[in-house]
Amino acid sequence: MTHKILIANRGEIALRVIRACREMGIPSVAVHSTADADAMHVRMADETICIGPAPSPDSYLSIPAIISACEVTGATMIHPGYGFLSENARFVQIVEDHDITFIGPSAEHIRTMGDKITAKETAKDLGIPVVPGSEGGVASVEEAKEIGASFGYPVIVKATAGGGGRGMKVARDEDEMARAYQTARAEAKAAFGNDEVYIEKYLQRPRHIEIQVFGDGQGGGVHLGERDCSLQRRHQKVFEEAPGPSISPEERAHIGAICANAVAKMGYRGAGTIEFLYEDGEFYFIEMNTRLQVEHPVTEGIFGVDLVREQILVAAGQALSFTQDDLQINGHAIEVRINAEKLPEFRPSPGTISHFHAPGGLGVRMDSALYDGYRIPPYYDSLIGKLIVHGRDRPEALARLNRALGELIVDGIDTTVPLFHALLREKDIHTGEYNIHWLEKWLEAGGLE
Ligand code: MV4
Repeated sequence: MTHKILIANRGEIALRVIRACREMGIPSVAVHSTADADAMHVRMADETICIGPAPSPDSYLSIPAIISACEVTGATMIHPGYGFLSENARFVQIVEDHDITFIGPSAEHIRTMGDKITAKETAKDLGIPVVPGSEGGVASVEEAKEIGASFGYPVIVKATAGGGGRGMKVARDEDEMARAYQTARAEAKAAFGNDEVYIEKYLQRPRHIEIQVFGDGQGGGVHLGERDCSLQRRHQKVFEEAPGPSISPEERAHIGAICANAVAKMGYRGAGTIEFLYEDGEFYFIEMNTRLQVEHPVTEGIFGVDLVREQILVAAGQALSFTQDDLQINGHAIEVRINAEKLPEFRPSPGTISHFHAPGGLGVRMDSALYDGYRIPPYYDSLIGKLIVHGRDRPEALARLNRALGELIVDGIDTTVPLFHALLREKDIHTGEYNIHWLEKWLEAGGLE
Protein backbone atom coordinates (compact mmCIF):
# COMPACT_ATOMS: atom_id res chain seq x y z
CA MET A 1 0.00 0.00 0.00
CA THR A 2 1.40 3.40 -0.93
CA HIS A 3 -0.67 5.26 1.56
CA LYS A 4 -0.18 7.96 4.15
CA ILE A 5 -2.63 8.09 7.04
CA LEU A 6 -3.70 11.31 8.72
CA ILE A 7 -5.13 10.80 12.18
CA ALA A 8 -7.94 13.27 12.85
CA ASN A 9 -7.74 12.87 16.61
CA ARG A 10 -5.52 13.30 19.67
CA GLY A 11 -4.48 11.56 22.88
CA GLU A 12 -4.25 7.83 23.41
CA ILE A 13 -6.34 6.90 20.37
CA ALA A 14 -4.11 8.92 18.05
CA LEU A 15 -1.12 6.99 19.46
CA ARG A 16 -3.02 3.74 19.04
CA VAL A 17 -3.52 4.43 15.34
CA ILE A 18 0.08 5.59 14.85
CA ARG A 19 1.28 2.28 16.34
CA ALA A 20 -0.78 0.27 13.84
CA CYS A 21 0.50 2.45 10.97
CA ARG A 22 4.10 1.88 12.02
CA GLU A 23 3.70 -1.89 12.20
CA MET A 24 2.18 -1.81 8.69
CA GLY A 25 4.93 0.42 7.30
CA ILE A 26 2.49 3.23 6.54
CA PRO A 27 3.59 6.82 7.23
CA SER A 28 1.44 8.69 9.76
CA VAL A 29 0.47 12.33 10.05
CA ALA A 30 -0.58 13.78 13.40
CA VAL A 31 -2.78 16.85 13.45
CA HIS A 32 -2.84 19.03 16.52
CA SER A 33 -4.28 22.20 17.99
CA THR A 34 -1.98 24.89 19.40
CA ALA A 35 -2.77 23.49 22.88
CA ASP A 36 -1.39 20.09 21.81
CA ALA A 37 1.93 21.17 20.25
CA ASP A 38 3.77 19.15 22.93
CA ALA A 39 1.40 16.19 22.98
CA MET A 40 2.65 12.61 22.73
CA HIS A 41 0.77 11.86 19.49
CA VAL A 42 2.64 14.76 17.89
CA ARG A 43 5.97 13.42 19.15
CA MET A 44 5.30 9.91 17.90
CA ALA A 45 3.94 10.54 14.38
CA ASP A 46 6.11 10.63 11.28
CA GLU A 47 4.79 14.07 10.32
CA THR A 48 2.80 16.73 12.13
CA ILE A 49 0.66 19.67 11.21
CA CYS A 50 -1.05 22.32 13.33
CA ILE A 51 -4.73 22.68 12.38
CA GLY A 52 -5.92 25.49 14.60
CA PRO A 53 -6.46 26.94 18.07
CA ALA A 54 -7.32 25.00 21.22
CA PRO A 55 -11.14 24.87 21.07
CA SER A 56 -12.19 21.66 19.25
CA PRO A 57 -14.62 23.39 16.85
CA ASP A 58 -11.64 25.35 15.48
CA SER A 59 -9.27 22.37 15.21
CA TYR A 60 -10.20 18.69 15.71
CA LEU A 61 -13.78 19.35 14.57
CA SER A 62 -12.89 21.70 11.71
CA ILE A 63 -13.57 19.89 8.44
CA PRO A 64 -11.78 22.50 6.27
CA ALA A 65 -8.72 22.39 8.55
CA ILE A 66 -8.50 18.61 8.31
CA ILE A 67 -9.06 18.43 4.56
CA SER A 68 -6.40 21.15 4.10
CA ALA A 69 -4.00 19.17 6.30
CA CYS A 70 -4.44 16.19 3.97
CA GLU A 71 -3.74 18.33 0.91
CA VAL A 72 -0.64 19.89 2.48
CA THR A 73 0.84 16.58 3.71
CA GLY A 74 -0.30 14.36 0.85
CA ALA A 75 -2.21 12.06 3.19
CA THR A 76 -4.35 9.56 1.26
CA MET A 77 -6.40 8.18 4.16
CA ILE A 78 -7.99 9.59 7.32
CA HIS A 79 -8.45 7.64 10.52
CA PRO A 80 -10.98 9.50 12.69
CA GLY A 81 -10.44 7.60 15.96
CA TYR A 82 -13.52 7.91 18.22
CA GLY A 83 -15.49 11.04 19.09
CA PHE A 84 -14.80 14.25 17.11
CA LEU A 85 -15.67 13.63 13.41
CA SER A 86 -15.75 9.84 13.59
CA GLU A 87 -19.52 9.51 13.08
CA ASN A 88 -20.12 12.64 11.02
CA ALA A 89 -21.64 11.53 7.69
CA ARG A 90 -21.18 14.98 6.13
CA PHE A 91 -17.46 14.83 6.94
CA VAL A 92 -17.14 11.39 5.37
CA GLN A 93 -18.88 12.64 2.22
CA ILE A 94 -16.50 15.60 1.96
CA VAL A 95 -13.47 13.34 2.55
CA GLU A 96 -14.58 11.05 -0.28
CA ASP A 97 -15.32 14.01 -2.57
CA HIS A 98 -11.64 14.94 -2.13
CA ASP A 99 -10.53 11.44 -3.14
CA ILE A 100 -9.31 10.71 0.34
CA THR A 101 -10.12 7.29 1.85
CA PHE A 102 -12.09 7.43 5.08
CA ILE A 103 -11.08 4.59 7.40
CA GLY A 104 -14.58 3.56 8.40
CA PRO A 105 -17.98 2.86 6.89
CA SER A 106 -19.71 4.75 4.08
CA ALA A 107 -21.39 8.10 4.76
CA GLU A 108 -24.69 6.34 4.05
CA HIS A 109 -24.19 3.68 6.74
CA ILE A 110 -23.15 6.34 9.25
CA ARG A 111 -26.25 8.41 8.43
CA THR A 112 -28.54 5.39 8.72
CA MET A 113 -27.24 4.45 12.16
CA GLY A 114 -27.11 8.07 13.36
CA ASP A 115 -30.89 8.31 13.10
CA LYS A 116 -32.01 5.99 15.88
CA ILE A 117 -35.43 5.20 14.36
CA THR A 118 -33.90 4.30 10.99
CA ALA A 119 -31.19 2.33 12.78
CA LYS A 120 -33.80 0.30 14.66
CA GLU A 121 -35.89 -0.34 11.52
CA THR A 122 -32.76 -1.41 9.65
CA ALA A 123 -31.72 -3.71 12.48
CA LYS A 124 -35.18 -5.27 12.66
CA ASP A 125 -35.26 -5.84 8.89
CA LEU A 126 -31.88 -7.57 9.16
CA GLY A 127 -33.16 -10.03 11.75
CA ILE A 128 -31.67 -8.37 14.84
CA PRO A 129 -33.95 -8.52 17.91
CA VAL A 130 -35.07 -5.01 18.94
CA VAL A 131 -36.77 -3.54 22.02
CA PRO A 132 -40.55 -3.50 21.55
CA GLY A 133 -41.81 0.02 20.94
CA SER A 134 -43.38 2.58 18.65
CA GLU A 135 -43.07 2.16 14.92
CA GLY A 136 -41.20 5.32 14.07
CA GLY A 137 -41.69 8.74 15.62
CA VAL A 138 -44.45 9.63 18.06
CA ALA A 139 -46.18 12.88 17.09
CA SER A 140 -48.43 13.67 20.07
CA VAL A 141 -49.01 13.02 23.77
CA GLU A 142 -52.20 11.17 22.84
CA GLU A 143 -50.28 8.81 20.58
CA ALA A 144 -47.65 8.40 23.30
CA LYS A 145 -50.36 7.36 25.77
CA GLU A 146 -51.83 4.86 23.30
CA ILE A 147 -48.40 3.29 22.90
CA GLY A 148 -47.89 3.25 26.67
CA ALA A 149 -51.23 1.48 27.10
CA SER A 150 -50.48 -1.07 24.39
CA PHE A 151 -46.95 -2.01 25.57
CA GLY A 152 -47.58 -1.51 29.26
CA TYR A 153 -45.65 0.80 31.59
CA PRO A 154 -42.88 1.65 32.28
CA VAL A 155 -41.80 3.01 28.90
CA ILE A 156 -38.93 5.22 27.81
CA VAL A 157 -39.13 8.20 25.45
CA LYS A 158 -35.97 8.65 23.37
CA ALA A 159 -34.71 11.27 20.91
CA THR A 160 -34.42 10.06 17.31
CA ALA A 161 -31.27 12.13 16.92
CA GLY A 162 -29.98 11.07 20.34
CA GLY A 163 -27.75 8.30 21.53
CA GLY A 164 -25.48 7.95 24.50
CA GLY A 165 -28.31 8.74 26.89
CA ARG A 166 -29.18 12.33 26.01
CA GLY A 167 -32.83 13.28 25.55
CA MET A 168 -34.26 10.19 27.32
CA LYS A 169 -37.15 10.17 29.80
CA VAL A 170 -38.85 7.28 31.59
CA ALA A 171 -42.63 7.25 32.18
CA ARG A 172 -43.65 4.83 34.94
CA ASP A 173 -47.40 5.22 34.37
CA GLU A 174 -49.87 7.13 32.22
CA ASP A 175 -49.79 10.12 34.58
CA GLU A 176 -46.06 10.54 33.96
CA MET A 177 -46.36 10.22 30.19
CA ALA A 178 -47.29 13.80 29.22
CA ARG A 179 -44.37 15.21 31.18
CA ALA A 180 -41.85 12.59 29.98
CA TYR A 181 -42.94 13.09 26.38
CA GLN A 182 -42.80 16.91 26.51
CA THR A 183 -39.48 16.99 28.39
CA ALA A 184 -37.84 14.48 26.04
CA ARG A 185 -38.96 16.53 23.03
CA ALA A 186 -37.76 19.81 24.53
CA GLU A 187 -34.38 18.32 25.49
CA ALA A 188 -34.01 16.73 22.06
CA LYS A 189 -34.75 20.06 20.38
CA ALA A 190 -32.19 21.86 22.55
CA ALA A 191 -29.46 19.20 22.22
CA PHE A 192 -29.85 18.10 18.60
CA GLY A 193 -32.09 20.69 16.90
CA ASN A 194 -34.53 17.84 16.17
CA ASP A 195 -37.42 17.14 18.52
CA GLU A 196 -38.56 13.85 17.06
CA VAL A 197 -38.92 11.12 19.69
CA TYR A 198 -39.84 7.43 19.78
CA ILE A 199 -40.98 5.16 22.58
CA GLU A 200 -39.78 1.80 23.87
CA LYS A 201 -40.73 -0.60 26.60
CA TYR A 202 -38.43 0.32 29.51
CA LEU A 203 -36.18 -2.54 30.62
CA GLN A 204 -35.67 -2.22 34.36
CA ARG A 205 -32.37 -3.94 35.13
CA PRO A 206 -30.55 -4.90 31.94
CA ARG A 207 -26.87 -5.25 31.24
CA HIS A 208 -25.21 -3.28 28.42
CA ILE A 209 -23.81 -5.89 26.06
CA GLU A 210 -22.26 -4.83 22.77
CA ILE A 211 -21.15 -7.03 19.89
CA GLN A 212 -18.00 -6.12 17.96
CA VAL A 213 -18.50 -6.61 14.24
CA PHE A 214 -16.43 -6.13 11.12
CA GLY A 215 -17.61 -5.87 7.54
CA ASP A 216 -15.29 -6.16 4.55
CA GLY A 217 -17.50 -3.92 2.40
CA GLN A 218 -17.83 -6.75 -0.13
CA GLY A 219 -20.60 -8.73 1.50
CA GLY A 220 -18.50 -10.43 4.16
CA GLY A 221 -19.01 -10.00 7.89
CA VAL A 222 -17.64 -11.41 11.13
CA HIS A 223 -18.24 -10.87 14.84
CA LEU A 224 -15.72 -10.76 17.66
CA GLY A 225 -18.01 -11.59 20.53
CA GLU A 226 -19.32 -9.20 23.14
CA ARG A 227 -18.15 -6.71 25.72
CA ASP A 228 -20.05 -6.05 28.92
CA CYS A 229 -20.00 -2.28 29.51
CA SER A 230 -22.70 -2.08 32.17
CA LEU A 231 -20.53 -0.25 34.69
CA GLN A 232 -21.30 3.34 33.73
CA ARG A 233 -21.81 6.67 35.45
CA ARG A 234 -23.97 9.26 33.68
CA HIS A 235 -23.62 7.27 30.45
CA GLN A 236 -19.82 7.30 30.74
CA LYS A 237 -18.34 3.81 30.81
CA VAL A 238 -15.69 3.25 33.45
CA PHE A 239 -14.98 -0.51 33.41
CA GLU A 240 -15.45 -2.87 30.46
CA GLU A 241 -14.76 -6.55 30.03
CA ALA A 242 -14.78 -9.36 27.47
CA PRO A 243 -16.20 -11.90 27.39
CA GLY A 244 -19.34 -10.82 29.26
CA PRO A 245 -19.59 -12.66 32.59
CA SER A 246 -23.27 -13.45 31.96
CA ILE A 247 -23.05 -14.64 28.34
CA SER A 248 -22.78 -18.35 27.49
CA PRO A 249 -20.87 -19.65 24.45
CA GLU A 250 -24.23 -20.64 22.88
CA GLU A 251 -25.72 -17.15 23.38
CA ARG A 252 -22.53 -15.59 21.97
CA ALA A 253 -22.58 -17.79 18.87
CA HIS A 254 -26.28 -17.09 18.34
CA ILE A 255 -26.32 -13.29 18.68
CA GLY A 256 -22.87 -13.07 17.07
CA ALA A 257 -24.04 -14.88 13.94
CA ILE A 258 -27.10 -12.62 13.70
CA CYS A 259 -24.86 -9.53 13.88
CA ALA A 260 -22.25 -10.87 11.46
CA ASN A 261 -25.01 -11.72 8.95
CA ALA A 262 -26.53 -8.27 9.37
CA VAL A 263 -23.30 -6.40 8.56
CA ALA A 264 -22.65 -8.76 5.65
CA LYS A 265 -26.13 -8.16 4.21
CA MET A 266 -25.76 -4.38 4.63
CA GLY A 267 -22.44 -4.43 2.78
CA TYR A 268 -21.00 -2.64 5.80
CA ARG A 269 -17.28 -1.77 5.68
CA GLY A 270 -15.05 -1.57 8.72
CA ALA A 271 -15.47 -1.87 12.48
CA GLY A 272 -18.84 -1.49 14.12
CA THR A 273 -20.47 -2.12 17.46
CA ILE A 274 -24.03 -3.32 17.82
CA GLU A 275 -25.34 -2.31 21.24
CA PHE A 276 -27.89 -4.36 23.13
CA LEU A 277 -29.65 -4.32 26.42
CA TYR A 278 -29.58 -7.86 27.84
CA GLU A 279 -32.16 -8.98 30.38
CA ASP A 280 -33.45 -12.43 31.38
CA GLY A 281 -31.47 -14.14 28.64
CA GLU A 282 -32.77 -11.91 25.82
CA PHE A 283 -30.92 -9.40 23.65
CA TYR A 284 -32.61 -6.15 22.61
CA PHE A 285 -30.92 -3.92 20.01
CA ILE A 286 -30.71 -0.23 20.99
CA GLU A 287 -28.08 1.42 18.76
CA MET A 288 -25.17 0.77 16.40
CA ASN A 289 -21.91 2.68 16.65
CA THR A 290 -20.12 3.03 13.34
CA ARG A 291 -16.64 3.68 14.75
CA LEU A 292 -13.79 2.07 16.66
CA GLN A 293 -14.74 2.21 20.34
CA VAL A 294 -12.69 3.32 23.32
CA GLU A 295 -12.96 -0.19 24.81
CA HIS A 296 -11.84 -2.09 21.68
CA PRO A 297 -8.65 -3.33 23.44
CA VAL A 298 -10.53 -5.87 25.56
CA THR A 299 -11.70 -7.54 22.36
CA GLU A 300 -8.16 -7.37 20.97
CA GLY A 301 -6.95 -8.99 24.18
CA ILE A 302 -9.16 -12.06 24.00
CA PHE A 303 -8.94 -12.58 20.22
CA GLY A 304 -5.32 -11.49 19.70
CA VAL A 305 -6.10 -9.38 16.64
CA ASP A 306 -5.25 -5.74 15.91
CA LEU A 307 -8.57 -4.09 15.11
CA VAL A 308 -7.01 -0.87 13.81
CA ARG A 309 -4.89 -2.87 11.36
CA GLU A 310 -8.06 -4.59 10.13
CA GLN A 311 -9.80 -1.22 9.75
CA ILE A 312 -6.95 0.00 7.57
CA LEU A 313 -6.90 -3.22 5.51
CA VAL A 314 -10.59 -3.14 4.64
CA ALA A 315 -10.54 0.62 3.98
CA ALA A 316 -7.76 -0.04 1.45
CA GLY A 317 -9.96 -2.66 -0.24
CA GLN A 318 -8.10 -5.66 1.13
CA ALA A 319 -9.54 -8.68 2.89
CA LEU A 320 -9.71 -9.08 6.66
CA SER A 321 -6.73 -11.07 7.92
CA PHE A 322 -9.02 -13.66 9.57
CA THR A 323 -12.26 -15.53 9.01
CA GLN A 324 -14.92 -16.29 11.62
CA ASP A 325 -13.50 -19.80 12.04
CA ASP A 326 -10.05 -18.41 12.83
CA LEU A 327 -11.42 -16.52 15.83
CA GLN A 328 -11.10 -18.22 19.21
CA ILE A 329 -11.55 -16.58 22.60
CA ASN A 330 -8.48 -16.82 24.77
CA GLY A 331 -9.02 -15.92 28.43
CA HIS A 332 -10.52 -12.74 29.82
CA ALA A 333 -9.74 -9.02 29.45
CA ILE A 334 -10.75 -5.98 31.49
CA GLU A 335 -10.27 -2.28 30.76
CA VAL A 336 -10.53 0.55 33.25
CA ARG A 337 -10.66 4.17 32.14
CA ILE A 338 -8.21 6.46 33.89
CA ASN A 339 -9.70 9.96 33.81
CA ALA A 340 -8.21 13.21 35.06
CA GLU A 341 -11.05 13.67 37.55
CA LYS A 342 -11.38 14.34 41.23
CA LEU A 343 -13.51 11.88 43.17
CA PRO A 344 -16.12 11.54 44.52
CA GLU A 345 -17.68 14.17 42.22
CA PHE A 346 -15.76 13.13 39.07
CA ARG A 347 -14.88 16.80 38.64
CA PRO A 348 -12.40 17.42 35.75
CA SER A 349 -8.90 17.86 37.14
CA PRO A 350 -6.51 18.97 34.42
CA GLY A 351 -2.96 19.98 35.39
CA THR A 352 0.65 18.96 35.06
CA ILE A 353 1.79 15.35 35.44
CA SER A 354 4.79 15.57 37.78
CA HIS A 355 5.46 11.86 37.46
CA PHE A 356 4.02 9.05 35.32
CA HIS A 357 4.87 5.38 35.54
CA ALA A 358 2.99 2.80 33.48
CA PRO A 359 2.47 -0.68 34.90
CA GLY A 360 3.88 -3.63 32.96
CA GLY A 361 4.43 -7.35 33.09
CA LEU A 362 2.46 -10.29 31.72
CA GLY A 363 -1.02 -9.47 30.49
CA VAL A 364 -0.81 -5.72 31.09
CA ARG A 365 -1.38 -3.04 28.45
CA MET A 366 -1.42 0.67 29.17
CA ASP A 367 -2.75 2.86 26.36
CA SER A 368 -1.96 6.43 27.33
CA ALA A 369 -0.47 9.59 25.89
CA LEU A 370 0.96 10.72 29.24
CA TYR A 371 4.60 11.44 30.01
CA ASP A 372 6.54 13.04 32.85
CA GLY A 373 5.91 16.78 32.81
CA TYR A 374 2.93 16.60 30.42
CA ARG A 375 0.41 19.38 30.91
CA ILE A 376 -3.16 18.16 30.39
CA PRO A 377 -5.01 20.89 28.50
CA PRO A 378 -8.43 21.83 29.92
CA TYR A 379 -10.15 21.85 26.51
CA TYR A 380 -10.73 18.18 25.83
CA ASP A 381 -12.07 14.91 27.23
CA SER A 382 -10.80 13.83 30.65
CA LEU A 383 -9.69 10.34 29.52
CA ILE A 384 -5.92 10.20 30.03
CA GLY A 385 -5.30 6.49 29.84
CA LYS A 386 -6.75 3.01 29.62
CA LEU A 387 -5.36 0.14 31.63
CA ILE A 388 -6.15 -3.18 30.00
CA VAL A 389 -5.36 -6.50 31.63
CA HIS A 390 -5.60 -10.00 30.27
CA GLY A 391 -5.67 -13.28 32.16
CA ARG A 392 -6.44 -16.94 31.46
CA ASP A 393 -9.75 -16.45 33.25
CA ARG A 394 -11.74 -13.69 34.95
CA PRO A 395 -10.28 -14.17 38.47
CA GLU A 396 -6.76 -13.98 37.03
CA ALA A 397 -7.65 -10.81 35.09
CA LEU A 398 -9.08 -9.21 38.26
CA ALA A 399 -5.98 -10.11 40.29
CA ARG A 400 -3.80 -8.70 37.53
CA LEU A 401 -5.87 -5.50 37.45
CA ASN A 402 -5.34 -5.07 41.16
CA ARG A 403 -1.60 -5.65 40.80
CA ALA A 404 -1.26 -3.32 37.80
CA LEU A 405 -3.26 -0.50 39.46
CA GLY A 406 -0.80 -0.77 42.34
CA GLU A 407 2.14 -0.17 39.98
CA LEU A 408 0.56 2.76 38.14
CA ILE A 409 1.81 6.20 39.16
CA VAL A 410 0.07 9.36 37.94
CA ASP A 411 1.33 12.19 40.18
CA GLY A 412 0.32 15.84 40.05
CA ILE A 413 -3.41 15.50 39.32
CA ASP A 414 -6.41 13.59 40.64
CA THR A 415 -7.52 10.49 38.74
CA THR A 416 -10.21 7.81 38.84
CA VAL A 417 -7.69 5.18 40.03
CA PRO A 418 -9.13 5.10 43.61
CA LEU A 419 -12.51 4.16 42.13
CA PHE A 420 -11.03 0.95 40.73
CA HIS A 421 -9.28 0.04 43.97
CA ALA A 422 -12.65 0.46 45.69
CA LEU A 423 -14.51 -1.57 43.04
CA LEU A 424 -12.02 -4.41 43.43
CA ARG A 425 -13.08 -4.70 47.09
CA GLU A 426 -16.70 -5.39 46.06
CA LYS A 427 -18.09 -8.92 45.97
CA ASP A 428 -20.46 -8.12 43.06
CA ILE A 429 -17.49 -7.15 40.91
CA HIS A 430 -15.83 -10.48 41.63
CA THR A 431 -19.00 -12.49 40.95
CA GLY A 432 -19.85 -10.38 37.89
CA GLU A 433 -23.33 -9.64 39.26
CA TYR A 434 -23.94 -6.09 38.09
CA ASN A 435 -26.24 -4.27 35.68
CA ILE A 436 -26.47 -0.76 34.19
CA HIS A 437 -27.63 0.70 37.52
CA TRP A 438 -25.10 -0.98 39.81
CA LEU A 439 -22.40 1.72 39.73
CA GLU A 440 -24.67 4.71 40.32
CA LYS A 441 -26.48 2.91 43.15
CA TRP A 442 -23.17 1.96 44.72
CA LEU A 443 -21.88 5.56 44.45
CA GLU A 444 -25.11 6.89 45.97
CA ALA A 445 -24.80 4.42 48.81
CA GLY A 446 -21.34 5.83 49.57
CA GLY A 447 -19.22 3.23 47.79
CA LEU A 448 -16.31 5.66 47.55
CA GLU A 449 -16.34 6.68 51.22
C1 MV4 B 1 -32.89 1.94 27.52
C2 MV4 B 1 -32.93 1.56 28.87
C3 MV4 B 1 -33.98 0.78 29.29
N1 MV4 B 1 -34.92 0.41 28.41
N2 MV4 B 1 -33.86 1.54 26.69
C4 MV4 B 1 -29.06 4.77 27.82
C5 MV4 B 1 -28.11 5.17 26.78
C6 MV4 B 1 -28.68 4.76 25.49
N3 MV4 B 1 -27.66 4.24 24.66
C7 MV4 B 1 -29.73 3.75 25.82
N4 MV4 B 1 -29.93 3.83 27.24
C8 MV4 B 1 -30.89 3.10 27.83
N5 MV4 B 1 -31.88 2.67 27.03
C9 MV4 B 1 -34.86 0.79 27.13
N6 MV4 B 1 -35.81 0.43 26.29
C10 MV4 B 1 -31.90 1.98 29.72
C11 MV4 B 1 -30.87 2.77 29.20
C12 MV4 B 1 -29.85 3.13 30.14
C13 MV4 B 1 -28.54 2.65 30.01
C14 MV4 B 1 -28.17 1.82 28.97
C15 MV4 B 1 -26.89 1.33 28.86
C16 MV4 B 1 -25.95 1.64 29.82
C17 MV4 B 1 -26.29 2.46 30.88
C18 MV4 B 1 -27.58 2.97 30.98
C19 MV4 B 1 -27.91 3.78 32.06
C20 MV4 B 1 -29.17 4.27 32.16
C21 MV4 B 1 -30.14 3.96 31.19
